[in-house]
Amino acid sequence: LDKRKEVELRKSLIPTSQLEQSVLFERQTVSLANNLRHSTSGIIAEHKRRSPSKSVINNSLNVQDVAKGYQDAGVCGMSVLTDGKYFGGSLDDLLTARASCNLPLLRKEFIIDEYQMLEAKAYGADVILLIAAILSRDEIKQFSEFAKSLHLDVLLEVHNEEELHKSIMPSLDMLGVNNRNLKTFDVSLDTSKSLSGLIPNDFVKVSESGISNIEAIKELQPYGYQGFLIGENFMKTDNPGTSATE
Ligand code: IGP
Repeated sequence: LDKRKEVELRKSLIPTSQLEQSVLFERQTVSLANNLRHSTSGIIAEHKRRSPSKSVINNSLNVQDVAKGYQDAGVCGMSVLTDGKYFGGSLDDLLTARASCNLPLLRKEFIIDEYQMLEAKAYGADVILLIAAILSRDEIKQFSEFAKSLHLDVLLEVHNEEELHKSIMPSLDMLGVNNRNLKTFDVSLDTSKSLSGLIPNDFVKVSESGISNIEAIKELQPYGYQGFLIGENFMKTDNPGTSATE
């Protein structure tokens, strides 16, 4: 409900037509799904200042340095939290990341309205996240088809079998399994392992959250995962780019 109010407020300040006229709206997007298909590491590195589960992760870094560091490390893509209330992010962070690197950028946000995808595009994103836990099948269909019409890749996030079954449709590019239970904040890689077999092979499989070392990646690769979304493990260090290289 908070998110609804927030979106309505921004809509009233910046009309759709203005977003569509922005320079970045014309930019040719880069496909994260394609990058992941052809990568050996598959790392999607996240910019995340704080989170509801860990409170402050890192408040002293600037987005520009983080984006450059991730690019130099050779990651496949970057995720930028734009939610302010829970994660301390903003659309400005996305814009700064866009100006600082050429990586495909994921707008990490609770998307509940088509307007947020126009924003994603206008602020330089290449990919949007849709979270099955907060959307109906009809919304997932409507939003993912709209994203595709804007040439944005779609990463659909699930946490259990029910969410997965509800969500499978051709307008998705990547299926992300969140290892973190958003209600209890418990993290277990077993979530990715047990759901992997239920994800059709035409989708790029991404494992999200709680990945803290290379062993975890090696453990998940045999289950067909090609993408690994990592936030805290990089962001808690003084130099996230260097951490991503190691
Ligand atoms: C990153 P971690 O444990 O490496 O910091 O997790 C990412 O998966 C996590 O930030 C995330 C998230 C989300 C945040 C996954 N799904 C949905 C906000 C909303």
